[in-house]
Amino acid sequence: MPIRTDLRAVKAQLKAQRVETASWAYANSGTRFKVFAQSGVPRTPREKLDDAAQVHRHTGVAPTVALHIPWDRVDDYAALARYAEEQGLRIGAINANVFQDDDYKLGSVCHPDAAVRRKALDHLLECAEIMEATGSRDLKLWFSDGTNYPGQDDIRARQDRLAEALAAVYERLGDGRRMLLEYKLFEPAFYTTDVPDWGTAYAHCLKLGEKAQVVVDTGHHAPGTNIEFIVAVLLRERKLGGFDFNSRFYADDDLMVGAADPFQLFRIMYEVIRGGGLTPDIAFMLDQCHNIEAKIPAIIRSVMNVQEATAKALLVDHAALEAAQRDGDVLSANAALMDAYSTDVRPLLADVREELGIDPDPVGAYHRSGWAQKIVDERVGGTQAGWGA
Ligand code: PSV
Ligand code: MN
Repeated sequence: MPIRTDLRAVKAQLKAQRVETASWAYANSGTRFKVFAQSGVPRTPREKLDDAAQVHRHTGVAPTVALHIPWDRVDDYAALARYAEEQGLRIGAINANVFQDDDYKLGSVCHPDAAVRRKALDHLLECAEIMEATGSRDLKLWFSDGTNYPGQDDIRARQDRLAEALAAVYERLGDGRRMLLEYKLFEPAFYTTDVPDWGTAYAHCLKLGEKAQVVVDTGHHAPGTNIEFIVAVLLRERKLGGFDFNSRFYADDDLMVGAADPFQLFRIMYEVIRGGGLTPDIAFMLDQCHNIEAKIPAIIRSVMNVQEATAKALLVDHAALEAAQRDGDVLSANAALMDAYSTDVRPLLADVREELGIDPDPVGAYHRSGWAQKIVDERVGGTQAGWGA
């Protein structure tokens, strides 16, 4: 089967694609067993932005950085946004954190106690204000809420509490702002989770209105779940707001996207393109933890993995694929996808980078830049950033 040959158009789309990096991915992280500190890790939100600027410098496509509050709490958010701008960056999604206070043991916005629900809602509203101060478009909401034991709380009442909180936040969203609701099958709750799947997220977003969109974290599904099908359906319903990209072998492993299953990432990107989703309306964010590998080159690698999957998906010859599908020619249809997937797109992406005026080898360029040594030498003392607030 042929692949697309109008490479100029393919390259234009690759140059226009943007990938958002996450502030917390530059910080120390680990598992519940151990956080391994790395030397040179940022100590402040500004230092996280400095590192993100290196990723953007070497990839040319990562100009926004997601914040997590309170991990990135500062006194003056407008000043932080100005600092980002000085580094050639913008503030991306504001991620709310209502999962790390002792008060949230039984939940946040779904907690049985109204006082805890109020506290959680106040945090979400504070995040909506931070969006205004930083110019961020997206408020990303993930709730660790759920229960561990049958009978622990009323499943239906918790949905009512969730709906009430979401509506209150939705009302506060400024013009051009959006609310992205993230689902996750389980963890930390092990019996019920209040937003466990895309159907629940979709139902809430549908009721709320256009500004509420579902975000698909690729690590948040049961093994074997067909994520590209979810992507196709949400795009068709105009309810896909973005991705938290990462990869997994077992559960929410938060490994580099495209590391565990590059074919799945290709299939997802194919459905994104098929559904008209390769636009700024869909946020392509990374939500990963680099527990054992050097963080900045791992994030560069992740951006490149997204680009490679996108390039392969763009190379699918739609006309040939549609013809094969119409004819019921199963093997040719499958070959149309597989031939694109099997194409080595690295030379194409090297061309794209040269046309963008950057080094065709982003990881090599980063290593040659001396940044890794510079941050080890300069970031001495202070407290390294991590998951703690
Ligand atoms: C939850 O597992 C999650 O995917 C959410 O996006 C959180 O905000 C993030 O991870 C924290 O790392
Ligand atoms: Mn996530």
